[in-house]
Amino acid sequence: MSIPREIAEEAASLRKTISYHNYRYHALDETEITDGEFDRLFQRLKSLEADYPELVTDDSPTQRVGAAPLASFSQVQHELPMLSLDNAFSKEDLIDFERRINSRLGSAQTITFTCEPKIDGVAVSLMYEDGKLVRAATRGDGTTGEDITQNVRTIESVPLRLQGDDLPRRLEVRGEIYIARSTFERINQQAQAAGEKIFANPRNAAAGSIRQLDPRLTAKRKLTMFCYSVGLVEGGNMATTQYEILAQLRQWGLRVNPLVRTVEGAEAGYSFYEDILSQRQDLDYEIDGVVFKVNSIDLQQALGMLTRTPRWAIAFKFPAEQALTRLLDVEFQVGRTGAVTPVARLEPVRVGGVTISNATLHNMDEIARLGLKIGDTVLVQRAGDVIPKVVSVDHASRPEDARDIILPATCPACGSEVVLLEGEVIARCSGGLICSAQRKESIRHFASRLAMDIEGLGDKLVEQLVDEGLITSPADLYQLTEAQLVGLERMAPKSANNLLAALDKSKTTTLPRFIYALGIQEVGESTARNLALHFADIHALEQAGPEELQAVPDIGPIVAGKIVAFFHQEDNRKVIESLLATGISWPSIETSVASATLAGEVWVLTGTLTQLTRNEAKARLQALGAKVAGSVSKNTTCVVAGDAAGSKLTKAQELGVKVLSEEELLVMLQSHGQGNS
Ligand code: 5U1
Repeated sequence: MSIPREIAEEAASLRKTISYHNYRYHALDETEITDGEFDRLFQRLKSLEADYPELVTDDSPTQRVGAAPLASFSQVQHELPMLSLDNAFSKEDLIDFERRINSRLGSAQTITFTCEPKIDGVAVSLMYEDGKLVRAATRGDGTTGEDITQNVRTIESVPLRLQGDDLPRRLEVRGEIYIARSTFERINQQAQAAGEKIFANPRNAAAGSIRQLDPRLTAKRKLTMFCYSVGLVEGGNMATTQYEILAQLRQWGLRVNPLVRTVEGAEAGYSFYEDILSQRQDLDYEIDGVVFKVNSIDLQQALGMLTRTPRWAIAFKFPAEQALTRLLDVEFQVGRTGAVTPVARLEPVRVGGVTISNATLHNMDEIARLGLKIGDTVLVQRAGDVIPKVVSVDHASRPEDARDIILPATCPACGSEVVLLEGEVIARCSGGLICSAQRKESIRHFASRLAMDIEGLGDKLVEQLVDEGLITSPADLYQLTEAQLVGLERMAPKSANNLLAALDKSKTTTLPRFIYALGIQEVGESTARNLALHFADIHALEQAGPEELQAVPDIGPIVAGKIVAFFHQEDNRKVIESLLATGISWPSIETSVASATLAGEVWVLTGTLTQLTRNEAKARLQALGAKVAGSVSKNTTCVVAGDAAGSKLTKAQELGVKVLSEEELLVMLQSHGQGNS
């Protein structure tokens, strides 16, 4: 359909007008029309574009959201590295900075600095070509970032097209994306109401929002951006001072912080710093310092840079934000690996514009170090993106009824015994197989390749099975039915049957694998194998005391304590009995060791293996009875030489020790039933 000329002209004019008012609203904070008038212009453009889809351009203000969710972010190579900043923490550091500049320049001048609040957000790069936003990327490691173009397009303060007729052909703009404090509080209130995850601070919220694969979710978070410098500039001229460059960016439609000033020398710079520090609480965005940049671009170039930081800029960081409040209680949380962590419940207090009611206490040692009791007045601190913490206790104001903080004897999630071994800092729940907090992790581990090797039972499926209430322990896996599995989302009858077959197959296993699968803390594959060889029977292992356990190679008092605590837990023993009742079995250890073809042999692995990991190769050789050593000697039976094998291979050749390639190793393992299944 051909578009009437007046319609095309109206659409073009609307796009320009809307972009102009967008700029006034977001970049200048000075509106000329009401929200209602703006909406009417926007709706008119939308309706024209709906009637004539050929009118839609990708820099139209209506096209901010619309891209389909991505499967993953692609990587972007920055054409110029994105630098970080050196830090200053005192007035002396700032004065030193000016002194270093003069010494490098061989001058004794008062340096003009541009001073900018340092936004606590996420650094990004925007690439404009012929004025059009073509790509946005995260900083990443400074050299390679992630392509977040479709998410950045949803940010209304980022122009999709720059305005003006003096634009460079290619212009890279850098700045900080952030979430306003007011928006952050709203997002967290909504998340809390919906029972969703709460962000610890606005920076985390911004970082999480910009890395959403679905741009519609990013759009909901109402991110915004301040621009602070240019990277690549091609086919055009930039001003000759940092301050004027910022003015240029503002003129082209980009949002620049309104508090930016120039000062003459470090002393004046310090006054500016103090002034911004005093305004910090009143700003609707988080800042963590002030950035000082040599204003003259010529001087910047003369100063140059170190590996990752320019010599012409420094970030003067603010001290951490602190406040006094009262410790109301201490709760103990169990993590997915069983760690029992004390968390301080505080009388809510505003710290740096955010209300804090919880803080981490890390562990019982930290509580002892602080000399903390419930009821105490405490100093809490927020710094950067870390979880708030208790810094100190005001012992002088301790109330008479202050209470000691006591590590619970039993796990708050499952009631199993909580164990804090001598010499250890972290207390742990001993209910590995039955604790609801550890459930998903313990089942995932049970099914993993080096444990019961249940093919097709990945993390997602474990999550679904637990969330649907179909399993609460590894033993329940073997009671699953086809009907239950087919009832799950995205589970076809064929996949359900494959999983049931894999479960059935996993019942024929080895004792080392079974012990490893139990997920006893500190019991990895190698310890599991040593335990199996020593005890040869799961019930003998269950009954073993600490002394007997310490007779096993590589087991000291800590690991022995963990094993005893695990089997002491009656519920763990019940799960083991249920597992055995499903028919899980293994060849007896005497038989498997005696018949192992490599018993008595010493093998050495060297170089890079490409088809197996070192650990896998080692485990399979050990399963056949071989000892795997770290160095070559005349006692070595065989050396397996992977890619780029070095001195061990040379030594084997000198000693006349047999050498196998990785391929030959795989053939040998295969022929002894230890190949890839
Ligand atoms: N305001 C501001 N923040 N900030 C961060 N300016 C600024 N400059 C930076 C960084 C990392 O880097 C310069 C080297 C461009």
